[in-house]
Amino acid sequence: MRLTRYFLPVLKETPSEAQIVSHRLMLRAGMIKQASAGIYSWLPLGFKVLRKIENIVHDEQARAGHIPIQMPILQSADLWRESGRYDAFGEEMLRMQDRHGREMLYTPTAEELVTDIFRAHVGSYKDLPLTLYQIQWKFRDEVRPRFGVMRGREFYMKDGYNFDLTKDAALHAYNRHLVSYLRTYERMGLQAIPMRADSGAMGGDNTHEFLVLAETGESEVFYDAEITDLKFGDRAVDYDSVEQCQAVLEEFTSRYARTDETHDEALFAQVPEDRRRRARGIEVGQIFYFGTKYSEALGATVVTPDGSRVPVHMGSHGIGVSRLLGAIIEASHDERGIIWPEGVTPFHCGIVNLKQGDAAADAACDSLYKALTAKGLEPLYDDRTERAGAKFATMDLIGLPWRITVGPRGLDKGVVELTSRRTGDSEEMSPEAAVDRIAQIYS
Ligand code: 5CA
Repeated sequence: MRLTRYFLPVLKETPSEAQIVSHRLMLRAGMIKQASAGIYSWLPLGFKVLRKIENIVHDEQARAGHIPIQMPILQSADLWRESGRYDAFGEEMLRMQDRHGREMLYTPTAEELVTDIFRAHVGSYKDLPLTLYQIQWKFRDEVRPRFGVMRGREFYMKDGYNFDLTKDAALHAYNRHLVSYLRTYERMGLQAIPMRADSGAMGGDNTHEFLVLAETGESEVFYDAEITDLKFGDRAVDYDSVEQCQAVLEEFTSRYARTDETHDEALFAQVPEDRRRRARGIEVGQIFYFGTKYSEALGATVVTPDGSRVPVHMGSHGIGVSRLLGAIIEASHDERGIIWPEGVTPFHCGIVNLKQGDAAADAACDSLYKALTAKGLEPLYDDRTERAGAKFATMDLIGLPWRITVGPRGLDKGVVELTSRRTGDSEEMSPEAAVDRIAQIYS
């Protein structure tokens, strides 16, 4: 993409309404525009990152054997009356009437709707296990929407639902989700720590939240510092293997790590003092096992091998897809702007032309652009007639991990400069070598 043909409405001023750095940077980098309280339009740069995050989520869900569907945003109140949550959800649920006076609502989550799909189409243990998921807009009428996409009213969520014959099978689904979430967040360059939590409006007693440590996080957390040394890395876990998923669960959840809702001072005191940490975190996901709560209420049953009928065991599993943009920026920025992890960066690298209009510099940039594109990479070429300082400031603000700087002086020596956004380190090399290096980084 050439910057002169793109739509990147960066702001010079720091918006005064934004209290935390990720919100400020998303506004300044022209990623989002507030439409009304807690509701945002996604501008091209923000939308691109949202899509990258969404794709990683889809990819890892597929790897775990989960099946994508899409359910409607507007739902009838009837199902929610059946489950008893129509009243229980309270003022967070946005309610409305259609022209016939029928009560509707904007989905805050979808346990009821997916259970209705299940009961209509599945009747036998032979069709289990089954996990259906979607990535869809949700609405919760938060009392205090704040921090931009972090606590929105409208937000984008992956919500998945497992259906299993027995409690043990459903607990395997729970563990499988935990493993797949570890992989998912690491691919986005994040460390998200599973912590014992409270189940709130979803119900059930088995639940973990995934937290990204950050001073601006809304949750207070307590944990054993050893946990931050754990990396999932590129281990090959067989998602069908009960033992393998169980082993990962135990490794990642045996140390003390809890949100304030479930914090237990006496237990925490057993962690060696020098490893006890009290911090803040951003909740980027949550997994639940809630048994037969919804299947009993809505009559979602299957025939067992011995011919009897039982309600299925269920759980639900969420990832805050739009919140993740804020979480990633909180975890990865400096005073000049965002620093995207390679896994989610909107463009793979920037090309800065120091002397737009200089025939040699323009030709070198064009050929770099073509070579990168031919390798399946997406560069953002700053082809504006701006001074170098302004171009660098824009690149630093929008946070592309790599920048190739092209100028007449370097070209005389046959070199361009490759700079890492994270370390600031620069290296001179031929344009061909720069292309190869970037291709290798993303391979
Ligand atoms: N039905 C379950 C799992 S599918 C559920 O709704 N879980 S949840 O309430 O924990 O939401 C899942 C994730 O969505 C949260 O972990 C959080 O990352 C994100 N989320 C929740 N509320 C908001 C909000 N107001 N703004 C942005 N993201 C949110």
